[in-house]
Amino acid sequence: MDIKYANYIKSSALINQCPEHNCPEYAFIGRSNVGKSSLINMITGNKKLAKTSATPGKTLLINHFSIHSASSHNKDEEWYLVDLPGYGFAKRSKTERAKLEQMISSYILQREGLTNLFLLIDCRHEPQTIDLDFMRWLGQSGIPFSIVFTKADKLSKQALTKSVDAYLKRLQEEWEPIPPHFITSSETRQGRDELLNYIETINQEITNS
Ligand SMILES: Nc1nc2c(ncn2[C@@H]2O[C@H](COP(=O)(O)OP(=O)(O)OP(=O)(O)O)[C@@H](O)[C@H]2O)c(=O)[nH]1
Ligand SMILES: [Mg+2]
Repeated sequence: MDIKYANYIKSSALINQCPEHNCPEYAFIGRSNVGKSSLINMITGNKKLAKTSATPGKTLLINHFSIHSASSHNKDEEWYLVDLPGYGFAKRSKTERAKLEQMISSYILQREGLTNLFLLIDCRHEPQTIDLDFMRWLGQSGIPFSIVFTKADKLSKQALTKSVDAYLKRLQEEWEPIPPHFITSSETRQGRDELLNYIETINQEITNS
């Protein structure tokens, strides 16, 4: 699949402010600073599309980007990429955190077009309670999701395999089957083709259904 162009549409604080136009929607979620906005820029090939920052807590709204692509069958398609605020940023006030959590959960539970959620995990980290709890909540809520390990360029090949394998092993303790997973780097563009193929397959399933 080739991306023809990607446009910023809007930023919303509430679900009822999200774009009315419905097309398959793929959203990125995960802890603050895990690399959600960078991954959207990597996928679209536009470093300035989503705002990124070395300091956690950059993205504070629901950001919609419209993607126009040509599938391998040469069919034009439109879908959304959605950049969400991160969760679990300790330096935020309790009230602010609650507000963001409410924004994220109402988007995930109520947004009709939401087709798949990509849950991002820093490949260097051991499984953390906050992410495992979040996955459990997604499962209980019936939200389709996949796991994206980020920042693969930060580890040697060997260390990366070891870390990802350990993570998947932990997931096997409670998931059968475990969700699909991808290994990515926004620096080297690792995982881009795999993610785009996956999105294309889902888009086709929707078109054919
Ligand atoms: N080396 C490396 N750095 C990355 C990668 N992805 C993101 N970063 C860096 O990680 C930091 C956070 O990236 P963002 O994309 O802003 O993270 P985010 O998840 O959108 O963060 P919030 O919006 O604050 O929740 C930035 O300094 C990025 O340059 C990656 O694949 N490799
Ligand atoms: Mg962000």
